[in-house]
Amino acid sequence: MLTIYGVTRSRASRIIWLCHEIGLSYRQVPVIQAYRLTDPDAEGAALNTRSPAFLRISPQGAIPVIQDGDLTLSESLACTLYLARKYGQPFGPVDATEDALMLQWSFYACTSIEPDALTILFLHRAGQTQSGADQAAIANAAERLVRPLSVLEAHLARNGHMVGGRFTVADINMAEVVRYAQSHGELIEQFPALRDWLADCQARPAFQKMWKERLAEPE
Ligand SMILES: N[C@@H](CCC(=O)N[C@@H](CS)C(=O)NCC(=O)O)C(=O)O
Repeated sequence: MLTIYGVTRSRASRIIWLCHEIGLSYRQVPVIQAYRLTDPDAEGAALNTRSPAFLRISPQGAIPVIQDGDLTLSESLACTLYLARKYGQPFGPVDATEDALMLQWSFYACTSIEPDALTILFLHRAGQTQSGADQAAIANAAERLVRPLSVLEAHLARNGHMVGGRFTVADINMAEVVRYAQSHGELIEQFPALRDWLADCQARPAFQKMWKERLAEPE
């Protein structure tokens, strides 16, 4: 059986969402981010990204990691793409062209969008006052995101989905990255096709199931 290492409040959410779409069963080992623990090295600390037992599985010391048979795989987007290809029709690529486009959009998500979207996730709290430095960092991140989000807006307005005119793993990979910037309503509202596509993705029962599980975990 597939094993997923990582709490759902992490990039493991992408993999779990996909598993729910496919109906693929898995065992989840809730490895938590070390930075979320007061003393991750303490005896009896929860299994975390710095625990020697986890580092033996994944020397990168980051979640998520999956194990499927003899394969141990890190990098969340590599994990979703692998699972979609192996188990996930119609969510995976049907041919080399779709495969290439799914890779292209997944790389675009993690290189051109994720870093600035994460800045917004960590610093932007709707309705709360931020320090001047945080406000500047949020504004800079939002400004840098305008270009890649404009690219997505044009693509989604034309095609409806990331690849193949249907919901696929490429939508999951992109939607989970764009979600990090979602609290910045003013930014997202500039892109109506992107906003509506994200709402449709998040209305899917598989996303809702993952989200409920995520919210059930301690913050
Ligand atoms: N590019 C990696 C990033 C993995 C990553 O940074 N994971 C975070 C949690 S979402 C983590 O494990 N951080 C470990 C820590 O800070 O202790 C991926 O997509 O899987």
